Amino acid sequence: MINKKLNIAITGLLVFTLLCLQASSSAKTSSDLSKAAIIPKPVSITATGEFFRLKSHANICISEESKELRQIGQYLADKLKGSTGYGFQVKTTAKTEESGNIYLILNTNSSGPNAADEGYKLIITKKQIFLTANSPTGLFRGVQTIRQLLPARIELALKQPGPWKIATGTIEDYPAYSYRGVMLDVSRHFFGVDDVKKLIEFLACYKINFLHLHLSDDQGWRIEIKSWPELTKHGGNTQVGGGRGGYYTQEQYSEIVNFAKERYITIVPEIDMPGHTNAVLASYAELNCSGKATELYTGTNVGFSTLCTTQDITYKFIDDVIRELADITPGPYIHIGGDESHATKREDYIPFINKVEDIVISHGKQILGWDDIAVASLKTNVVAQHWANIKNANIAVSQGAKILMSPAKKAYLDMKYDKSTKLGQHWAGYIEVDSAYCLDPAAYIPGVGGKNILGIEAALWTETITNINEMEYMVFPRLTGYAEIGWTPSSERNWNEYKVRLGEQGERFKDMGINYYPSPLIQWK
Ligand code: TNX
Repeated sequence: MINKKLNIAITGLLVFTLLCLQASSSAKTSSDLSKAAIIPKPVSITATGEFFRLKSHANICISEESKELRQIGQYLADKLKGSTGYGFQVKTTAKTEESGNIYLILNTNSSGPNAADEGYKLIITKKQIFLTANSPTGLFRGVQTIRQLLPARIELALKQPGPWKIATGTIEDYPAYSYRGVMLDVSRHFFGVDDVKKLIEFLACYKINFLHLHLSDDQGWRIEIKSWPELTKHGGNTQVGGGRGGYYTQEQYSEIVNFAKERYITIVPEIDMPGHTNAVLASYAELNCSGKATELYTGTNVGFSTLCTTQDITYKFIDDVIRELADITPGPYIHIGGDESHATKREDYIPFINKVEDIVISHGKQILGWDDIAVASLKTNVVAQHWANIKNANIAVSQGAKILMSPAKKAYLDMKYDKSTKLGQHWAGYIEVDSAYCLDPAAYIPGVGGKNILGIEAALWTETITNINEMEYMVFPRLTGYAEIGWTPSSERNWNEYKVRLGEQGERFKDMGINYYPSPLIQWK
């Protein structure tokens, strides 16, 4: 009797568990396209209330034969292949009649706001999907929308049950800001090529277009410079806490740059100076005013190191570094740091920054620097990255500079979510997911409006972050909020509506294998 009861109970439990599992793995796709949980939220969605069904005979058709379009088509095919088990082929065809296909159409003559670089138009009918854009970049961004319109399990590597339905309608979309970035500090703790690629792959999904690598700091130098080999040989050996550190050879750096480029993400390399330079000063005695090399450093203090700004050799060194870096950096920017140079006298700091600006320009690159550089005279096209000092941001704007928004209180990914977060710091405060989302770059600094703002960048400093799992935990889910701030017009952003879409995104995070922070503010699916 007891056994029988136990049996019934166990069977009941099994059935219940199975039902739950089924319900969660086949969350119904709504036929109302406007209900789709896309992040960042598109500018406009018009729903027509039916379904397109992705079937095994579907092809991905590109409108003209080019290496770039084929690459985008193949990227989409690769994303859809594993989970559907379908053998998508990428075909070139100007015709768009055949049913069941996804058409990627490059139309350089299209007009309207979505014709802007990165803009796209997506038309989903019962029979076909048409993605049209003015540029390959726009097509790639639109591909991310298609990905997110499919059920979350599309992200899994192994074959999953269908159906693969997408609601019909039209999406017109383009970004609010042209710079939507993330910064990764690879100096305090080193992250290898594979970790950086994994991050890039996640960023691409949310239409992020810049990855800033903080390549040098007191604790380690991370990029091979052939004319100054001790930088990596000696200065690359350490990291916070005394671990082995590491560095990228120029070849590995190029591998990262190309991997990012195929995902329409630009790498911004930073060489922080004149402060944050102990790894340099430990590697080359002649770059110290004292002529003596310092010891390598594995602590977390800031503001104690400075290059010797009054010697010619310092500028020869910087010229060599920037030349080699510019040669392997196709993107427009070189970031010169400039923050927290407390060990540099102000009368030395200003001429130093002015000279470094000239060096960067002489190698054909545009200058990005932390907002501290605003006290120098800023050349044309300089971008000041705002992190703490509102006065500096205003001085930068008064000199004609654009502002990249990374206010520490809102956009520092190393800030703890709340008191209970084990990783991270809290000198700028706790940043829960809602606080991160509720940043409006154009309204944040009195006197600095939308037209002065280039975009937004969320920064992950890694004093306390030692591996990719920890990186993912601090980046997600705040990242999707920053991606939306950068892409979606502020009039379309609303926390109460966003948090529902973020809850649905949780399933996608899981299926993509992302170790995210399950914020209690969100009802995770
Ligand atoms: C401030 S923000 C720094 C970094 C630290 C970070 C830690 C900025 C330009 N400098 O050197 O890593 O705080 O949160």
